[in-house]
Amino acid sequence: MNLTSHLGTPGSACNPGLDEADNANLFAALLAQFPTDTQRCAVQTDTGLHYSWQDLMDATAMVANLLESLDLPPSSRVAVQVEKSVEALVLYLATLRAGLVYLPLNTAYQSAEMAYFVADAQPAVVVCTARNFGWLSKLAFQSGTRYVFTLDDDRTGSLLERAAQCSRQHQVAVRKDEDLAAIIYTSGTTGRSKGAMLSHGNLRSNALVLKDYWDWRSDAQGGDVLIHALPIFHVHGLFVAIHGALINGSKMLWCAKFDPKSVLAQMAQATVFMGVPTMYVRLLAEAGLNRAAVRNLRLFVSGSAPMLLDTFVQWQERTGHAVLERYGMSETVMLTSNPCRLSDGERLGGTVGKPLPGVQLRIAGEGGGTLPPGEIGGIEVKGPNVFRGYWNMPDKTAQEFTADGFFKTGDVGTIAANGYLTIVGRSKDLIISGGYNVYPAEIEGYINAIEGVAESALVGVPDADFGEVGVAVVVPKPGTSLDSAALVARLKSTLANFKVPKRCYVVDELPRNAMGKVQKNVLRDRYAAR
Ligand code: MCA
Ligand code: AMP
Repeated sequence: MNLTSHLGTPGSACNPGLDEADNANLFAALLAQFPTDTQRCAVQTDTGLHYSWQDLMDATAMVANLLESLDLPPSSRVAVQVEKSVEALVLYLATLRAGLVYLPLNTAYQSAEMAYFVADAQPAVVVCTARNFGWLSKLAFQSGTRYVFTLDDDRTGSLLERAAQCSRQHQVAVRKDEDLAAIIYTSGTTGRSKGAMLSHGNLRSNALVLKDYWDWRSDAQGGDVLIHALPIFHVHGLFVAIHGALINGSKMLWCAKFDPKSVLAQMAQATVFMGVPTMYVRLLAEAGLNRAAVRNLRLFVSGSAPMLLDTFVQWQERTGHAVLERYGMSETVMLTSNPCRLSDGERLGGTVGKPLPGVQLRIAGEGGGTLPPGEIGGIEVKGPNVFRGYWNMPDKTAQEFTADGFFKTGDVGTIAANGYLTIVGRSKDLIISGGYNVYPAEIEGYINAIEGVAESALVGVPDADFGEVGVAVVVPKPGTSLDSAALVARLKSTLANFKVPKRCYVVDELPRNAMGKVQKNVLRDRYAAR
């Protein structure tokens, strides 16, 4: 079974050679690296489906033709909230191919969260699951969306039905470096999510740098095979992993969900794995994880959240591999990386390595100015990978850049004399739980809106599985009593699951400093041990 047999119409395949040499469209760069033997397997799913490179070329052409037939204004957004599938990957690639702007949305987002994204981004097209079509199409049409299609992970839905009528011949849309390719929403310290605008140039330059720095192996060198077990609505799974494989013409072993046993079973066929630290922690809990199980792997990459040194050490002991930890953001894609080749240096646990080629990185002091090695300050970055600003937020964008064009990451770190960066904290009030970002201000806003709540504070506490989890500390209004379990249940019904505090404590008052500011550090210490 393959995708094109599902999509149907026969026709001659597109020819990568037809693309204009100066087309900066990211898709053209990926396509240019597809293997010449297009019948080889490009993606193999954990349910046993095989998609060839030809299938990807044909299917992306058909979906791109469908999108172009809608006659949308330039830079129209295609907002997508669907389960992970190869067809969802095709939709992403086809959106690039048609020169439109891809807007992926976490499947955990519920109606209030989706209403915000749709109203803010004003997508011309929304693609959702059949299950969500009723409520989501209603709110999308109210916001001016012109088309709503469905796409499910069993290869059904109106998107594929319509695409099946379209030609397999398609000329990749010509785009310039600065043209938008994607918008990634990232929550903010004010509680309002911001859409980070990433251009074709941002994404392509980063993919090319990583191809070289992580030493992706062509067929002649043995050919890399990537286990893809990450979600495809954030930077790690969508850009770092997918671009990495495609821009090297490498096969992907496609896991719909992260399941440690299934990932372990795939390792015999793979050479590269990418995951968030929680995935490594869960793999370490598998008795079958040993040197024999990973004998073909050459590279384990971790990022999106700090990996505990203990996890790094345990992984090395069990598998013989030093995990390569790297650091990035939605606004910048990848910024730093531990070395891949021994000739570039050692992989040092607890650090995120050195700035990638082309990335300028400095540690800024409180009053500005660059701090010397060993001192701790705000991490600021500049490079071809740094985004073009926040969607519809010019003032916010301006605030986040320095006068000389460096982006203020909000992360706090220090560079050692050997050039390796260690992230020591964040100046932004952010909790990273299992690789997902949770902004306390957003969650506190939802808690404070619950009747009987006077005020609240969300803090992150250490967690063996997710690294860090949110716990809420809530003060009731005078004369009201609140039930912790009911509060959590209430939040579960409105918020994406990973944002729901794992525990809720009802207290008489929040600790404050002399300025009246809530002392979150006191709360963190108080609830960490519980
Ligand atoms: C699931 N839950 C979570 C999380 N995931 N709670 C907190 N944090 C989470 N990350 C909730 C579930 O809803 C459930 O709640 C309970 O926790 C247990 O879920 P479980 O079944 O164990 O979770 P899972 O479905 O197995 O997911 C765990 C996961 C997943 C596989 C680690 O969180 C994941 O895929 N994380 C990767 C995120 C990612 O790709 N981040 C990259 C962002 P209940 O029992 O109440 O229903 S891109 C980025 O950060 C940048 C740029 C970068 O550098 O990469
Ligand atoms: P996001 O905006 O969702 O892409 O999350 C980006 C944030 O994740 C960064 O600003 C960092 O705080 C954090 N992050 C990413 N990779 C790492 C890492 N390897 N170690 C520590 N924090 C990381």
